[in-house]
Amino acid sequence: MDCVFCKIADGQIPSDIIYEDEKVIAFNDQDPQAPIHFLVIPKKHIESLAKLEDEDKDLISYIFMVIKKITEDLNLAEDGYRIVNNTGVDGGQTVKHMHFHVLAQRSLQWPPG
Ligand code: D5M
Repeated sequence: MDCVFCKIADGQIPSDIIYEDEKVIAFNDQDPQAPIHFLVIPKKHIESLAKLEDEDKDLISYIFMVIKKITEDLNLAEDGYRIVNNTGVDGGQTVKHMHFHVLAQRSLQWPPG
């Protein structure tokens, strides 16, 4: 499968990995939109949130616990951070492997563009 994030997950493409375990990998975004901007992805290929199956519900909660752990390790909890998931064309998704952006260390505005 020609998926850039699958290739990062299996080590075919180098990335700036900040966390990895058997189910999840997190790496810095190549086009950061904040001083801290990393992506958290499941190693399993899931095209988008819209393609989640019932069997993935434990994986989704696990991803959020990993985000909590990484943000605690980086001392981001006090000032806060934003988790973004872009789904589909109108959501602005460009890489078709579900991922969660985590952005921090600047005051983020609302609404997004
Ligand atoms: O966001 C996809 C994000 O993925 C975008 O912020 C760039 C990032 N990206 C794409 N390829 C790479 C590699 N190889 N390393 C690190 N970051 C990458 P989306 O929500 O789909 O618009």
